[in-house]
Amino acid sequence: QATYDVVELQDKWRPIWEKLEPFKAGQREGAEKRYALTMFPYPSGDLHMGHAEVTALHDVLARYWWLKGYDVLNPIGWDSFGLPAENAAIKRNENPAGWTYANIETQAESFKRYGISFDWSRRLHTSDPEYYKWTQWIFLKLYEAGLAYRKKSPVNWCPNDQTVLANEQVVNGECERCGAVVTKRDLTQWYFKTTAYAEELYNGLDQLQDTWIGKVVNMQRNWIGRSEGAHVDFDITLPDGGTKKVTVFTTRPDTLYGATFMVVAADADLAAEIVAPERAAALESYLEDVRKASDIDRLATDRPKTGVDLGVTATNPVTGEQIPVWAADYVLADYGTGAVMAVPAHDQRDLDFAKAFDLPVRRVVDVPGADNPEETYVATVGDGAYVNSLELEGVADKASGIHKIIEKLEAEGHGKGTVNYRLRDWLLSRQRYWGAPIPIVHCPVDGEVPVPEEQLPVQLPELKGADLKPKGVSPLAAASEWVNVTCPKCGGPATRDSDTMDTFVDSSWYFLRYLSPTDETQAFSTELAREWGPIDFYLGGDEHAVLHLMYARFFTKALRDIGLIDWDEPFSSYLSQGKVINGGKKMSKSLGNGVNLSDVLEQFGVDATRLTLVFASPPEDNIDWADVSPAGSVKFLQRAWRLAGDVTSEAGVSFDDGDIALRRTTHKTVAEAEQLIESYRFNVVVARLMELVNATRKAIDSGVGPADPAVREATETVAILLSLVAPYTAEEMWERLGHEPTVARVAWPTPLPHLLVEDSVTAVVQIKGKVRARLEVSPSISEADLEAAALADPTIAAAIEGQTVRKVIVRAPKLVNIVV
Ligand code: ANZ
Repeated sequence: QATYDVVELQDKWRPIWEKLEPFKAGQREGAEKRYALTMFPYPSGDLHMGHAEVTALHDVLARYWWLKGYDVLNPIGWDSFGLPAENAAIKRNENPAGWTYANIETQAESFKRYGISFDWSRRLHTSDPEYYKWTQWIFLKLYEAGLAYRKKSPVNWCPNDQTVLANEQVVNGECERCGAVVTKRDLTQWYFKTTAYAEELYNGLDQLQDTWIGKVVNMQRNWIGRSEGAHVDFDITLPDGGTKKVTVFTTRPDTLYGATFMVVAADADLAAEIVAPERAAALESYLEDVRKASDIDRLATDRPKTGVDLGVTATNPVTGEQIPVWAADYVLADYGTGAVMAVPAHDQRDLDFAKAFDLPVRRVVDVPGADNPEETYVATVGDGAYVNSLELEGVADKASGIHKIIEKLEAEGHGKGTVNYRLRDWLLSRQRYWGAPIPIVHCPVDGEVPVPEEQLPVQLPELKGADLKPKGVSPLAAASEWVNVTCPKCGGPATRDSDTMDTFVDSSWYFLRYLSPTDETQAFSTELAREWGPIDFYLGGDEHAVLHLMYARFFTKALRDIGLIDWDEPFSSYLSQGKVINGGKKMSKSLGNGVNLSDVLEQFGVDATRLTLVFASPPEDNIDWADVSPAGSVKFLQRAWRLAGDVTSEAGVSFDDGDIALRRTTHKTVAEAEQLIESYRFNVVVARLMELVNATRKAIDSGVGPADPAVREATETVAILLSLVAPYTAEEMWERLGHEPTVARVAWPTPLPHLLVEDSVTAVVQIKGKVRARLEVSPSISEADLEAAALADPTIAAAIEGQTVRKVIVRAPKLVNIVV
């Protein structure tokens, strides 16, 4: 009697699979293609429970697609540039490359043992020159298309990592990576013009509404932040007597009659441009304070209002009044136009400001039941009757008011209706070493000069022994041999751009590189992208719901417009998995509740670990390791495995004459599993599989017997379905059942329709003893249900209409007699 030995199975099958390479994409000519993608890992250490979870979940669908006959692409690679690697390397006083590639090897080995159906021939690492050459090439394409540019601006600065952060990397005013409070700095930086696609990025979400997990669609919507409103022009009377047109963005143009002053962002160029000479010093000193505050602080409603009177006035275009112009930090330089019309009666921040500096407040909307904000200093925002607003008076609601005032502004040339997006351009340059160098040369004569294509990649110098600790300037700037070059245009002395790209640039196109990872002639093939893309299923973490997914969508649209791909969206469907937690809490060092993946694998084996993670909950929910039972999973796998040893019929036997009840269970399980997998309810698939194993065991032990073909059919089905989550056990079962490897590439069983219908019997319905109808009903129907079904039958209902039913005699499930 053989025993179920997990480790033995792992050692036995892994080399066989590695030889067979069953998961190489492109093997099935003519077959429909499916692209399954899981977010590639950062190589920081060995794999952890999170990796184990996401890949186990993802593998269910990828393997299912192989069984269903598709040609499947399920690639793996490493997002191997970036801060985590660089910081870890600094801490250990090692070279980021050595550390990174050692981790990659460890993780690759772990993935292989973990039995994920990756196509290993497509492996890539974003820190390989063969890869980042093309990242640089794409950067230059975007540059040519006017989508990459440099500008000096106040940027988010992490004083701890000593680097610039994108807005997306600032969470509640803190650095996403290290938690340090983020401050502001003026730097010349590279940007991608994501805002050029704001509208399309926003509208494209409609099309993803049903196939992306809903919360992520909403997060993207909020991030892009669409606001409908108007641009309103104000003429500013300058100190020298001239005028300057200043446009504000407002979502409430209907409150224009209540605009009693104007506020411009203190750090916008405009403030310095229009300030009266005697106020310039005050503005300058105020600016020093402003630079220290984060955007979050600046927008906070409960923050004391500060500002400087700029000593000039603007003309309210509808009232003709001269209103004072102030500079303040609660208006952001890079949102809208960087200037607002302040309507203190109906905007709390404006009202707080008015109160602080004794500026006039004028109510223009009388909100029923609300006190007058002129007296209470509580701004009202609701609908109500317009007052002090000439032509708006009598207009019924806000929507009509907005519409009407926009019409007037447009007719008089003082403004127009517009849509504003909160999305900003993507700040992509980093003053760090471990990233793709920006392929630009700065020449005193020619300015910014792109590195010619034939000189790519601009390779990272090794910088042996250099101090990589962040100092606010890239360590590359000090590598004089590397930095000093000749200008590709004029041949004169020039310098390389010493910044490197945000790693999110690397990951914005990796799914395209997987299509031909060793192609030395191009970044990716347009033709292959057409064949394989867009990605049919993408699984990853919530933490990338805004950043990575937005950037990849932006790249896709930009590359489409450059003519390199023809899809609009990269990911047709997207799901984010829950987290593996422990004891109700996030795993953390400080809580000491971490679960070590390699220990779990050691103790329970790969299959039971994978099964536990898939079975624990719906993919999008968290898994609490304290609530699961990997030991139970081992027991279940053992039960399944034992079935294969008990089957006594020959492989290839016809299942036609098998026990009908067991056959029904088997076919029903397959049909249900199919639907469940396609709707990502992988945990329920495991539950059904457990039921099938139990039913098969019962059949063997209770008279049907191990020789019945239905037992073989059921056990083979168990092996095939089990291969989605527990590949080693499934493969072993398949062999014990007399088949060749690999079960991962057999055909998904076809459920037979006649085995899917429920048993039914014919019930006869009589009226006063005469047969008037026949009903197909379940053999176990209750008397009450049968009576109701009989009375609801149209023929019967018509026959007894207008008569009084005196008595109904029911003999379930066969007979109903109605006496009228
Ligand atoms: C006048 C007004 C009256 C406003 C009113 C609101 C209520 P969202 O919805 O977030 O787009 N605003 C415009 N640009 C700004 C900037 N750069 N910094 C800070 N605030 C700015 O908000 C748009 C509203 O925020 C605009 O509408 C403007 O105030 C303010 F009863 O204009 B409103």
